Amino acid sequence: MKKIVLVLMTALMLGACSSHDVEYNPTAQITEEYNKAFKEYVGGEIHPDQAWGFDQDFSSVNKTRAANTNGNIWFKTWERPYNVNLSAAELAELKGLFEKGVPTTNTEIFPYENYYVEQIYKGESSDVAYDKNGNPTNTSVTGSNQMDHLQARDGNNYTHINNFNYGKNETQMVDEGNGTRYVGITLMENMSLNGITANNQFGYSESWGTENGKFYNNYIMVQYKGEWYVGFDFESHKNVNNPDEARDVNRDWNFTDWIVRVSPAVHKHNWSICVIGEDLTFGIDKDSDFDFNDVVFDVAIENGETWIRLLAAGGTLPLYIDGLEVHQLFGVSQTDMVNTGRGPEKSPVIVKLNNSYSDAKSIPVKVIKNGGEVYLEAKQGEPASKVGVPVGFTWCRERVSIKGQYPRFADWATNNPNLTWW
Ligand SMILES: [Ca+2]
Ligand SMILES: [Ca+2]
Ligand SMILES: [Ca+2]
Repeated sequence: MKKIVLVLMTALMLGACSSHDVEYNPTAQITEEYNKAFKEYVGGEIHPDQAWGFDQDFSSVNKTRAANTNGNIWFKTWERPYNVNLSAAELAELKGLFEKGVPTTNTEIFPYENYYVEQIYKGESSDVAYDKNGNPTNTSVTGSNQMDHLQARDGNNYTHINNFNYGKNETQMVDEGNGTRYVGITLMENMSLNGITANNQFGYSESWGTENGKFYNNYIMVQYKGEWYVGFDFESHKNVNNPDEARDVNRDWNFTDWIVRVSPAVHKHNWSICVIGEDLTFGIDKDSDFDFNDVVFDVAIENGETWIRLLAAGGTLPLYIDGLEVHQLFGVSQTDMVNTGRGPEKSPVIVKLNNSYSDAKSIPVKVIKNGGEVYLEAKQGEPASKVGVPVGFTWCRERVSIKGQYPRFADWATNNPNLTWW
């Protein structure tokens, strides 16, 4: 009799518990299913001492990612710049954003004291010059040929953005550390933001006219695929009295006479660990679902600040690192998998997190799945959905099983937590 009661009570408790899970906690369900699949994947229970790399000091094995020795002094202080290399179609799309055709006021300030400026496009169109009476003359002016100095405001002064002259910057620099060639990039350092407004941060001097100090702001900023661009509209005036002489090249409000990209220059960070994560999706082919590339980022914790360098986003679920959605950081749509071979290739994105963390494992990585929020975990002795690896780790391409690419992974997980598996 006693036994029956006990059995009944146990059944009731179990029933209550599981119905609670199903009804109120889809997150727990997802985690439970993931953990089961993970254990099957690695072939057994997780070793109780397994801490998933987050207890390791990788400083002796970390490889410098695209940053080793530098011939140019920039790269000793700053994260490397990169050229965006727009396709012809992308450039056409970008130009379209600058072709306003009607009076337009810039609304953006580029809020950085240190930034790179990259040559994108030298305008090709010409504008007719008008005489004193406002009649068109036979003279037409290709604005970009006359925009001889690009300038950026530094507090109360303007500074020439070196090498940007006559609508272009054709300088090339080769990074002696990794051989990367930088085309048309200049670093603006320690630019004071005091007194900067949305209409005075950038400008150009021109060489055709004589009026207005030959200096015009005439720019707008637009964002395109996660990058900021500045486009300039040519304008020039001469002080002449002959009524038939060419005098005024007026604005057409198309800001395509010169287009540059501006991007923040970020102080070099001491990346200490790389985090690779699984977004808890597994289906028909369980092995290849464990590619651990759904999010890949380096971490630097310095002076009470937490910085990440986002390297890959090989999933299509919304995935947040400390509240920042990874596809948005890359400037792509959520359905794009980035830098894993099945979608766009993008440059790494370096950002400071809004919150500070004492270690990489504490940085919350959250995925939205089946309407629930699930955090990636690396609890000791339990299945992990995020793992710490050395900086420079080669993450898996899309749907490449991590234990296929790294055959010691499963042994490390289940038997030998001290194994160097990567
Ligand atoms: Ca124009
Ligand atoms: Ca995956
Ligand atoms: Ca993936």
